[in-house]
Formats: sequence, C-alpha cells, structure tokens
Amino acid sequence: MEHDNPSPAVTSHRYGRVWVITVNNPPVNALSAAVRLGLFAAIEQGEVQPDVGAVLIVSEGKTFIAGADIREFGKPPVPPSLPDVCNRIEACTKPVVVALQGAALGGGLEVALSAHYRLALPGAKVGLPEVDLGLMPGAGGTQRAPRLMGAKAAAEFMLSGKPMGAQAAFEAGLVDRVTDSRLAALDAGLAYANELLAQGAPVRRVRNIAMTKPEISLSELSDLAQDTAKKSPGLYSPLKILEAVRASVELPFDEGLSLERRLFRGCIDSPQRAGLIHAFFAEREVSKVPEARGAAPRAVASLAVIGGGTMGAGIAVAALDAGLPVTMLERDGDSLARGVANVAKVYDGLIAKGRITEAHKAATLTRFRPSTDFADLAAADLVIEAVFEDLEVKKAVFRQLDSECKAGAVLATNTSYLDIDAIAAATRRPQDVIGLHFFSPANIMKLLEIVVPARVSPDVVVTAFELAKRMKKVPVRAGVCDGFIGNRILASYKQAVDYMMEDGASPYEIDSAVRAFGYPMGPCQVTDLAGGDIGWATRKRRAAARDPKARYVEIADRICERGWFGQKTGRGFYLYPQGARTGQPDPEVLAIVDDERNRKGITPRSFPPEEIMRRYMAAMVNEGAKVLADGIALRPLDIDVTFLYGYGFPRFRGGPMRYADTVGLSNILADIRAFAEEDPLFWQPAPLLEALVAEGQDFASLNQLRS
Ligand code: T1G
Repeated sequence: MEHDNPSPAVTSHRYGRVWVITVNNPPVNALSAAVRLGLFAAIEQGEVQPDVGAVLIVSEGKTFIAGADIREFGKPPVPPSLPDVCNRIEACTKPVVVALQGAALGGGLEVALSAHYRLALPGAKVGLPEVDLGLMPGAGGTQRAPRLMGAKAAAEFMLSGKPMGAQAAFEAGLVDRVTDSRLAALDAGLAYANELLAQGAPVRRVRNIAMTKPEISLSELSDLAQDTAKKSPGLYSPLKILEAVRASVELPFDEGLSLERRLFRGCIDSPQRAGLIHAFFAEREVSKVPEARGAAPRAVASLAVIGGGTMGAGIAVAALDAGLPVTMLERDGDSLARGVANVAKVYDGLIAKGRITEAHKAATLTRFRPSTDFADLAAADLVIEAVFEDLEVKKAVFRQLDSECKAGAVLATNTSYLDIDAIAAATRRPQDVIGLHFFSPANIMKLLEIVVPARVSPDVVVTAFELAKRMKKVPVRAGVCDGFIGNRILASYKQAVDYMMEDGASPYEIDSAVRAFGYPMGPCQVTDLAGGDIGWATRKRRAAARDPKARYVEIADRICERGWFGQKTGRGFYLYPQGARTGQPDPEVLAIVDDERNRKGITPRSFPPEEIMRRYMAAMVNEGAKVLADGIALRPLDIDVTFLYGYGFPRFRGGPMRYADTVGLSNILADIRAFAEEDPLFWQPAPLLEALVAEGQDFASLNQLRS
C-alpha cells in the first residue's frame, strides 16, 4: 500500500517489515527540492511505522540519483537542504539500506553514504564529480567518504571526479555488497534488507567511524595539495575539497560538516562554478537542432572512409571504436598501404600505452576492410571523404560516389573550409551531402562540426548527430562559410595576435598571457604543435581574396620560409632540441620579429598581459557575433562548445561568448571601439554586438532555439 508523501517525486510502500522509499524524478532522479522534501518526509514516516524494521531507498529508471539538481544552483536555496536530508537519513533509528542501480553521483552517492548499508547492482557506478562543476561534495561526502575509504583515496576520488564501478566501489569500502543477481534494485534491495533484519543488523552510522593514522593522512593530503596546485593552477574548488577532507581527519564529524558547508558556499559563489555549469548544459544543448524536430536518423550499419592520410585514418579508428564495420578506400595500392599502416599505428600506440591489448586490436580490425575499388562502397550506409583539400578533387570524388553508392547513402566531406554547397552540387543527390569536420587527431578530439549545406535533408543532419553520439563526439551544427565556426573565429583572433606581435608583444609574452588565462597552450605553441605550414598554406590560399587595405603581418611567413614549421621540424616559434615536446624561446625568432618591425618602421611598445587578453578575446567575441548574425552558429552556446572541445578554451570560463557575458558586452564593445581608432578596418564592431549592448541584452539571451 502506497503511503501519502508531500512530494510526487517520492513514494513509500511497506513490503513486509521493510519501508521502501522510491525516488522517481526523470530523467536522472536529480535531488530537486521536491525530491529532498519527499525523502525527508518518507524517512520520518518510516521511522514511526510500528511494524517496520528497516528502510530501503531505491529509485526508478536507469540512474539511482545523479546528484543535486544542477539547475537549482545560483538560485535561492529551498529547504530542506541536502545535508539536512542526509543527516536525517543517517539519524534514522532503523537500519537504512540503499540499492544502487546505474549512476549514484554527487549528492546521489552522499545519500547512499548517509544510509547504514549499501548494496550495488553489477551495473552501478558511484562518483563524486562535483569538481567538474566547480563545486565540491556539499552534503557530507567530504566527511563520510574518507571514513569509508581513507582520506587520501577519498580526496583522489573527489579530485578526479571520475566514477568507479560496483566492484571497485566494494573494494574501496564505499558499498557493502555487489549483488550477482539479475534482480531489479527493489527485489535485490528487499532481499538484502530482510537478510539484515534476520541477522538483527544494527543501525551503523558512517559519522561514527574513527579516522585512523591521522599523521600519515595529513602528510599525504599535503602532498596532494601541492600536486593539485601544480596540476590545476587557478582552479578554485579542488583546493577546497582538500581542505574539507583534511577536516575529516582533524575535526569531529559535525565540525567537519559545517566547514564543508562553508567551503561549499564559497564554491557556489565562485564564477568558475557558473562557467563550468554553463559548459555542462551547453554540451547537452548543442544536439538540440531544428532538424531534430520531426526527422529520424537513417540507419548506419556500415561506414566507408575515402583517404588514408592522418585525418582519414583517425576517422576510420573513431568509426571502428564506435563498433562499425569500416571500408577504407584509397586511389592505389601504395596509398592504401600507407592508410592501413596509419590505422595500425594508432592501435599500436594504444597498446604501447597499455590502453588496449593485441587481441583487442586484432578483434577491431576484423571490421576493417581496405580497398582501392569504388565499387566496394556500393553498400555503405555512410561515406566520409577525407582526401586532399582541393575543391575540384573533392567534386570529382563526389561525382564518383554519386554513381557508385546506393540510394539513401549519406555522403559526407571532412573538408575544414571548402564550399560544401559546391561539393553537393557536383552530385544528383545534394540532399544526401553533409559536412563532418573532424579535428586532428580525429579518434581523440571530441569536437565534430556538422556542417549543414543549403540543400541537405533534415534526416541526414539527424543521422550525422546520431553518428557523433555513437563516436562519443560532441557535435556542433555549423553553416557553410570559410572556416565554419571554429576556424573562421580562429583566423580573427590569430590576426589580432599577429598585430600585437608586430606592435611590440613577443610571441612568448602572448603565449604566457594566454596560458595565464587558463589555456593549456598559447597560440604560438599551438601553431608549432599543429605545424606552421598549415597556417601558411591557408594564408597563401586567402592572399588573392585579402583586402589590399587590410594590414598583413609577415612574421609567421618569414619563419615558415626558413622551413621552421614547429615541433615536426625541431623549431618554429620555439626551439625543440632533441625532439623535446616543450619549446624554448628562440632568439632568432625575436630577431625576425625585430626585422619585420624595422622593415615597417614600427616602434615596439609593451603589451601588459591584461591588454593582450582583452584584444585576444575582443577579436574572438566580435567574430563570434558575426558568425551568429550570419547564422553559421545557431546559438552563442554552440560557439562556446566549439571552443571548449576544439580549441582548448578554459572550461571554467564556460566558452568565449559566456566569458563575454561575464565581462559585460558593453566593455567588450568599448574595447573594440578603442582598438578601432588604430585599425578601423579590422576592428569593425559586429552589428549584433552593438544591438545587444543597445538593448542591454547579453549572449545568453540568444541561447534559446527560436521555434
Ligand atoms: N541536475 C539537473 N539536470 C541533470 C542532472 C543534474 N544533476 N544530471 C543530468 N541532468 C539532465 C541533463 O541536463 C539532460 O537534460 C538530462 O538530465 C539527461 O542527462 C550537493 C553539489 C547522470 C551520467 O555532476 O553526469 O550533487 O538535455 O544527457 O548521458 O554534493 O547526466 O535532456 O534537458 O547527461 O544518460 C553532481 C551530472 C551534481 C552528474 C546521465 N552530479 N549528470 O548521463 O544523460 S552536484 C553530476 C551526469 C552535487 C552535492 C553536489 C549525466 C548522467 P536534457 P544526460 P546521460
């Protein structure tokens, strides 16, 4: 019989002597105010039921509880708070059991840790991923987890944010048992609760577990704090996690709990939390595209890649790793042999790193079929062309695909800038042609720009998004223009970098300012990693179309003319002695920069890091606003996700458009207008930016898809 509960998201039933509390808040049973209220009430109800000997907490669906409701952060808190709910569960005078199916994350695991007995089903995974949101466990996790798994292990668990499986959670002491039955959570939980009742198992509160070897734990936590400060410079919540875990060793439980609360509030107030939560939701919103309204994906059971170069091989590996059979086509035997070797090289690298076994490689390659015969593509459901970046070459390939591939096959191009409408027009089926712009290395980089030409049919777009999901990529819908979203905006802020370099900032000062902003690398280091010759080829290609009145900086050309393309040639902007991966500043590069300034009669001036970043971001945001206005990006969050997953933008800032909102669009616009006094051609404010400022709006106001 179901018992009344003030919240529809939580129900209670009595099964014999067990009071079963069921959380049901789809899609992931987040601990919304309604769930917290319901849980609190249900525990209180169960405790006073005369014929009840134990309480069991379970949930509906594939996820136990995915934590606090992230959408509530930053809003006025609604009681009961989650710490209160957890403390109430722990205080229950009857044994409380939880049965975990699927994910028990953040507050979800904290609810489990406040129970007295924890059962995990084989597929369960437990984690404290709050650090990924700029937060820390705030409902007792920093005090209870160390008591079960030790201070160091608990701290590492929280700092990584990575979940662990049921067996690992058992070995870590986080759960008491992993059931081997195929029973559902309710039945397995009931069996366990009744077994405990039969044994007369007592209430067992984690808060009462004494922390052992405090001196060792404290020194281990100090070492971890040093590591963390080095590994995540500038990040706020990791050090707060360590401070709280330290308290679990040094302070009585309740004092540790209140310190956790204070530190948690500090994390809530930190701008990093807002940036990271924006990123969390943005990367889920990008898949919500207009084409998904009403179109269903085509079936993709087989895939073909044309071209076995670096990109073709990486794409083939990404498709193989997604479980697909893959045909790789090359124009001749030699090229094919190189393509096959490129694919094997990727797997051999993973074997060398101990990530996969020889057996795994062999099993995967049973789905790999090299070919030089276009006819072998006839049955492919989806073909991805990754040949040389030349429009006529690609059009010829698509004409052949048009005649060889079955009706309904999706024909995709991996071009990073060419006109996909022109490629589609080379076929009799432009509705089946789409752009799939992978980033190198394609089997690693998460970003996938899905480039939507004018005549593509919606189900082809949805098919591309479905493929991205299978490949565990983060897909962003982009329109057709030179460079789509990412490379078009990159070209703009790279230009601002070149101007600063010629006007007085050294390449190394620029890189250091960008790193201090939170990037893993500066733009000159990235050029050296990717290869300066790629940018050089782009500049040459664009030379004909370049506005003769536009300022053009030739420093990078001078470096490339010497064959200094970066890491692959041992020097670029930096020196890489003996194949070093970290470069050293190169005095000869500084000499080239000076020569170019002298040649143009430029007297260099100093650029404080703060100004370098204002110019860098102003160029990025301004072009971002133009990309939005041109409809190349659907929403500002699409640009954010593009730069978070494709260009190393610091995640805690949420992305360039989100960052602009935090700085204030009027400030960005003021900067652009100030910079325009020295170069009105480059620094033309985007009309959309001017309009938003005039209306007192921000980019966030454009993140809702218009119906
Ligand atoms: N709150 C609100 N919405 C959530 C949510 C959450 N915790 N988790 C997921 N969603 C939404 C998500 O936006 C999407 O919405 C839908 O659910 C499906 O999610 C006090 C402070 C559980 C592994 O960090 O990792 O507890 O797009 O697409 O791939 O200490 O969601 O459909 O509108 O991701 O199956 C800590 C976050 C919170 C876990 C499922 N918890 N979630 O993955 O589905 S902080 C987390 C996930 C906390 C306490 C602290 C994943 C998932 P929409 P999805 P999925």
